[in-house]
Amino acid sequence: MSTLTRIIDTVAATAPDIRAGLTGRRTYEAEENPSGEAQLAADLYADDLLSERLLALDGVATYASEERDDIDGNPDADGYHLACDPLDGSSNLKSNNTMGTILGVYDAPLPASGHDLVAAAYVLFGPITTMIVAEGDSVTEYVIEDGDKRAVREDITLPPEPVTYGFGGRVPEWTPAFTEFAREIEQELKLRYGGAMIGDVNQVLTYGGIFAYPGLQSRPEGKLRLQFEGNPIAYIVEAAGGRSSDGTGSLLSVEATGLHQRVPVHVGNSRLIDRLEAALAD
Ligand code: AHM
Ligand code: MG
Repeated sequence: MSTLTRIIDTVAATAPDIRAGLTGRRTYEAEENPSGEAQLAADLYADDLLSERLLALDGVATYASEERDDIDGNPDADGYHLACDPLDGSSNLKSNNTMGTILGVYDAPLPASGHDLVAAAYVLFGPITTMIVAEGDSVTEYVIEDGDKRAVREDITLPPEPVTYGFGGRVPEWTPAFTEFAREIEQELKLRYGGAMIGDVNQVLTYGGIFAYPGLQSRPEGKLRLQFEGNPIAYIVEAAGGRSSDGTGSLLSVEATGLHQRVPVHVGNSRLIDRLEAALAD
């Protein structure tokens, strides 16, 4: 069995344990994560489970996550370098809404370019637990039951006629150019915004459309992190025939300057991302 398969299977096998551990872990911890955000007991629980199990695999050199300052493992060892958002959208736990787990598998020490990704995946904790895996050009959806994954949709591509959009950040914080673009999109598509990127991106992958967490006036770099969120999602959406952008070009081409660096994220049908880039360039 390939290392990549063992990594993906380990994440799938861990998903039910993460899910089972959520109930009693809805309280906030005293510490903040490296991005200065409040951490839930569930964030740390998921992070510990994933790091322990993934670092135990042969062929995994390092594990880094949104929830820890430093990289664990051996950056000089042969093997893959994993970047993880253990519970994306974890503030949704309080209101019992969708969350996810994101994984990027890089073939270079972190922080790395999106072009160093060899696979990316996310688990979606919705009414059922599903997992999207992209490897090369192929994107597959699995259902996870009892820790095993079963393919339910193969060779996923974005539906050509977009249906949904979801844009993060408060509207008064958007730039004038992004606001103008959003006003056009509102006339054309249906709003689906749930506060967890994974849930919103899965709408786009299922129905076609666009998700963005743009650069804000007070925070031009946006909210989402390149290594753990931007790159893996860009890899998946591009493998499904869509596009990603930081506002000017593919997220995969953004220079990696720090482990916890943030980046504006826009992903979706190519035509929509082309239009977004044209709007932001005006
Ligand atoms: P998290 O990884 O710390 O949970 O934060 C990332 C999440 C994304 O899933 C989502 O798109 C965004 O934050 C939502 O932010 P907001 O609550 O400001 O709309
Ligand atoms: Mg996140």
